[in-house]
Amino acid sequence: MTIEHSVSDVDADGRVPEELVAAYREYGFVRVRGVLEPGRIERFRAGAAAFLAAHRTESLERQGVFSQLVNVWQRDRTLRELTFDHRLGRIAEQLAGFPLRLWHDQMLVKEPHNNAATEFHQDRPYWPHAADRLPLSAWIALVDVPPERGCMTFLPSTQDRTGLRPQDLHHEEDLFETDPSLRWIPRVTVPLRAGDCTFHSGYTGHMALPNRTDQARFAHVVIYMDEETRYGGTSHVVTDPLGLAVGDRLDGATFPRPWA
Ligand code: AKG
Repeated sequence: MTIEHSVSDVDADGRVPEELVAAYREYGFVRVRGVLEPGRIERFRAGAAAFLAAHRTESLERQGVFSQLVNVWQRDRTLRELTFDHRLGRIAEQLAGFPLRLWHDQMLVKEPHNNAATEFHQDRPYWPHAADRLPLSAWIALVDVPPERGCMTFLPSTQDRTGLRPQDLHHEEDLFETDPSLRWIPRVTVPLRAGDCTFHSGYTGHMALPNRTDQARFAHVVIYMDEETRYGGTSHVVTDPLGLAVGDRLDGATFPRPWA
């Protein structure tokens, strides 16, 4: 068990094998084991737990699915170290195949026995982006996340389904009502050991199972966008305070690329 836990797909130069890149391009998601070295996992988990304890009431999600705290990198030095992790950013660029910026990060904590799924949805329809190539998220497990603690399930090869309206992650049927052809696609559930992560594209359909265990599910999500992304004009909690005009580049210190 101990040996299995220390498996890493990342080589000494911080790169993943080409077959994982090929899998990401084909299926729109991929698991990368051991992105965090064992010694750092507990520090990040403890940092996330402390941040959650101090900020739980600021969660954007209030229907019991998860505690959602956005842009924690701007407020917490330990979690900034995780969001700015150079290995993660470079793997994201290797998978994407083009330069990326940080769009935002978020802490997503499923409290013990939350008993609520994050229902199927795509991410990119929520975002005020324009002129961009395929964005992607790194979903990092800070604790072991078996299915019963709320790991992710993906709809493979759905990253080409652009143009759908935003879907409601509280309603089980919403994505399938939006695009009925997705309903019978085989679903892939990906349990993670602490320190592993999945990368998924902004259009890949996905959900996360409920947490039915006594332990909180700590996930830290780093969301990357095309370096060239422009502001598309719709409302979003990250861009609303910035006074942007449609067509402005999303760049500068708010959307950094510290791994470059
Ligand atoms: C995402 O990272 O895009 C998710 O939808 C995560 C959902 C979850 O962790 O419950």
